Amino acid sequence: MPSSKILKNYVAGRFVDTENYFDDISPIDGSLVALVSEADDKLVDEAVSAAKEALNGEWGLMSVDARAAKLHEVADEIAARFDDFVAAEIADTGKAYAQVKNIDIPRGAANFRFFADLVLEQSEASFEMETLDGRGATNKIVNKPMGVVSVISPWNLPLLLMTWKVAPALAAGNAVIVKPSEETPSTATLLAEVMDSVGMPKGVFNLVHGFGPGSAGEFMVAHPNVDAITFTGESKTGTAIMKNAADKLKPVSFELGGKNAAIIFADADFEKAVAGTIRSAFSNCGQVCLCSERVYVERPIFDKFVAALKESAENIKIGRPEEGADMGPLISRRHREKVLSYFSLAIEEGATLVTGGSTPDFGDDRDNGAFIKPTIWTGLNDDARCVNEEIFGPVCHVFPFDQEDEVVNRANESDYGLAAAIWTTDMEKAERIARQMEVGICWVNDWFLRDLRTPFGGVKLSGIGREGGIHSLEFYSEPLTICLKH
Ligand code: NAD
Ligand code: 6OD
Repeated sequence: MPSSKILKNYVAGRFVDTENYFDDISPIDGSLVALVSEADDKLVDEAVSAAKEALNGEWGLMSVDARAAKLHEVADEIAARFDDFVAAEIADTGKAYAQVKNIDIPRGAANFRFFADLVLEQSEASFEMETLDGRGATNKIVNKPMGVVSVISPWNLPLLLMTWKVAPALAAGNAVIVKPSEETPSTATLLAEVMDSVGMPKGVFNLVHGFGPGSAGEFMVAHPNVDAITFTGESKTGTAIMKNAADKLKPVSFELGGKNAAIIFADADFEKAVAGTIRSAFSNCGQVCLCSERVYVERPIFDKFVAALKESAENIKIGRPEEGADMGPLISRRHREKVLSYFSLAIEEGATLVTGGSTPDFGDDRDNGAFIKPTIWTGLNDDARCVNEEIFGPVCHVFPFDQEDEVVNRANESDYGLAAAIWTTDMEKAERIARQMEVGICWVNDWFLRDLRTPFGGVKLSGIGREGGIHSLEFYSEPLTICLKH
């Protein structure tokens, strides 16, 4: 038995250890955060059986009010353990304090409150119809849970994106098997502790740790008794999951990658557009699926905009969260290798490096971490790989443009279609362009502003379906029509 901190699986209301462990490594300095117990296929199978039993037992019989009350207890307990969650998220990701305290953890709790309240507002529709015998019939539409839902989440906003799925799935009455990213297992383990302490019936929330192919991720997709799969991550992982789910035609909800455009018109509020673009390119070290990696600037302000972006990017303080840094590291050394390979490729493809393009040199143990400099390029052609492939780091390429139609076409010329940001003071133009964007969400004069009731998701390689508000509840529910003949 190893002596380090161990993160266990949580199955059928028990914390379970296995024989295999993998390392949870801090991207700040390469130190060991914890050893993580990897679930094997037997444990995933136990989790699925426990979930089925929960659906056939206390959880399946619980009233919507009682279910919603339980989810509020979960939110309250996350709030009560706020500092533990903050510390755990920071240990795994190294992200800035402000991001974790203001977004990741509060949104994790808010997701439970929001979907608990929303499910209480759901009503069952009923239609009266005429029949030949004149006595009529009543058609009732009843929302049933899907059943056992596999929840597979990524490392960039670990608690937020996991609870964005777990909360509506539970609100709709399902039982879940959750697998956080192997890079960020800590807050999911804390959430299991929360579920345990609020007395969530056993088997409703099951947590398994592990990887994708040949590990827990694949097992929980392929398991014949899993009824639906909800996944956030890379587009190519979505393809693998879809193939694996195809034999049983399991419903999938996919939030996938992006190569998002920001469009800045000469009439934009210059300072706000610069600050907004810095945020949309470099937040969370560029590791938000919504980040702008392609920035299009109207030619009259192009040089001034690039110069201002460079100055602001160079003022971003990189370092440890406890030092008040604005930007932490990438998630891992492995991911940094990938991002750095794009830095080299951009130069090969003919980019002009405006700033960044390398790793910082701290002269202390942070050099064992995964830090990288915010990077800006200009000068690439529209067909360069660096402006078509998702990099998922603190990097953007800035293009000049001349015409409205031209920029709309170029922004839409992408295999991805997740998000866009438009900066202009002409609101008519903004709406005209926004309506043409081939994306799931388009911001005007802002970025990453979210009302949880609105649909969220992408088109093309960026996803299948929508999450958010009623759209989430629809995915996690199976409508049943009951026709009652009078
Ligand atoms: P990833 O696809 O590598 O991994 C995501 C999860 O899938 C992890 O838990 C991983 O273990 C699991 N997984 C990997 N292969 C699997 C398989 N074959 N079967 C089952 N599970 C498998 O993604 P990541 O690197 O963790 O996250 C970054 C990516 O996520 C980026 O592409 C980003 O754009 C995307 N993302 C999208 C959104 C969105 O809402 N559209 C949000 C966040 C992140
Ligand atoms: O705001 C959200 O609910 C959401 N799903 C954000 C996704 C961010 C991607 O990295």
